[in-house]
Amino acid sequence: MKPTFYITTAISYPNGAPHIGHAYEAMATDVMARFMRLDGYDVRFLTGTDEHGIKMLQTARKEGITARELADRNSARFQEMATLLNLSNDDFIRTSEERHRVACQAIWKAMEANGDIYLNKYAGWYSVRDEAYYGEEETIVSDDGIRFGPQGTPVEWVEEESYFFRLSAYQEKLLKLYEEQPDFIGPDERRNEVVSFVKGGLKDLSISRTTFDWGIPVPGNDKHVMYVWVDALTNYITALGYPDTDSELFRKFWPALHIIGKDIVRFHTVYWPAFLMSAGVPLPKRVYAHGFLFNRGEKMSKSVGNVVGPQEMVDAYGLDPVRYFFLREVSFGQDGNYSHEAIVGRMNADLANNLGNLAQRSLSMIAKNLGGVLPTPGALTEADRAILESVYGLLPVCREAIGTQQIHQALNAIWAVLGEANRYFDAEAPWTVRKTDEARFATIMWVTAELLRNVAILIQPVMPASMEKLLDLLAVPADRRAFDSLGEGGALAGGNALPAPVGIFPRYVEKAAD
Ligand code: ME8
Repeated sequence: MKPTFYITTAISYPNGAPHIGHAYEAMATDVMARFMRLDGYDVRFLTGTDEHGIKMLQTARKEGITARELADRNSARFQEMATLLNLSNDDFIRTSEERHRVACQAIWKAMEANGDIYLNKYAGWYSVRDEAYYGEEETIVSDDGIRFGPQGTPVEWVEEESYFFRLSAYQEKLLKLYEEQPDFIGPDERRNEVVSFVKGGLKDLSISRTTFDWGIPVPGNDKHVMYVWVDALTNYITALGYPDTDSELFRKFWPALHIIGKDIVRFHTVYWPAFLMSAGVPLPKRVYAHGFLFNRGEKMSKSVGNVVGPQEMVDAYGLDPVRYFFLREVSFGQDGNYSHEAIVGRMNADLANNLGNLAQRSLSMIAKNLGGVLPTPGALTEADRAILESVYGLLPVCREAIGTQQIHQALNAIWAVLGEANRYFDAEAPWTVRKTDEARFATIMWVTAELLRNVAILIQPVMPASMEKLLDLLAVPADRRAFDSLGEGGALAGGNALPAPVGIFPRYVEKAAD
């Protein structure tokens, strides 16, 4: 029996086309899912779209179509993005699906049966954009008289009959959770923010709406639809078959690691565990929030005109370089910047030079000087052993990094070893040795191929297609590409014929300006 691992992204609002922030979260989550699969876990990776709520309805009205039409059209774009980005998701959930209505109504009934839901009147400052109510003290009024919420979005006064969730009853239980399970929220900055927010006191939460009907009906009262966040958060268990908690998927995979952006931490670490406690469902393992991406330091927005879509980026640079760039450049958990120059810099320095050249130089020497046959090594020197030890030592470092969602640290460690490997190759000067000592030349070629095999296996989660090519060039069989083939036990045997080498990472050359 393999150990299991369940990982999710936030489900995106399909009220527009996917942007690079969505792509970033999806790629990062995919890297962790792929890493765990290669490391021997039975993995389930979920992503999807969050289709209900007033924001969807308003966008649809503006475009003169129904909310369902808008959801259908744009959810398809998110599914196309999953293909574009080579995501390995096992399921794609849409909250407009029947299975999700069933799950939401079931969790509602469970919370109600626990005495946590009551009917009352709601009046407060509501942000349509955030789909959230704010206390008066959280809002500010601008010079021209417009009131804004804490996320900088306009709020309006709303009064309606509403069901409430007794969130106030969960303050102590939540604080106990953060205390007893200190890694429930990461990174630490986010955890500290949540702890002090909850310590400040929790008000009961309005969890239904009567002013529109694009949502999941409240069981027993069709005048109300569920607040979109009750609906949205439940997706994570819908996809495992909730309310059937005896289903194979649920028993196997719950609880989850949730990967989300830093703007929705409160929903995932305060509301969600409270709902689950109330409904008697075990809590997620961990919620990890990544930062926001900025285009040259500016927030992405249509009005600034700096929204670059995932498709345009992949067209310009290729998928694997884009995946590599974002995961290496941005410390996962912090905000980050991207720009054309930064992407090209990484492509040329890290991919074309550091990794690509080492592969290209060594493989073409094997092709040219050894008839394309991988040699058998002779006695290893101190230098050979040192570089092999460095590369064989990477797995525990990467495991530790991925286990704490520090994807960039795994990549830093691998590229540090690649730097050493290049220095090794230059110092050994195989192009000279070849003329005087064939046996030594063969050993240097084998060591280099062996270290390329190991780094290629480890880099697969980030650049799956390119590393598949490199492992093909090294004639590594398909069933020897998981992490249990890393290290000496899986070392390359001499005598294999290698295919003719081809470049994997071409240099990015600027197109001449017209
Ligand atoms: O929040 N950089 O949907 P969403 C990085 N439906 N990440 C970004 C980003 C940026 N510039 N902009 C957005 C929602 N994100 C809800 C989630 S989950 C039960 C419901 C991230 O489409 C954002 O932080 O606004 C979130 O994790 C995800 O993209 C979807 O955002």
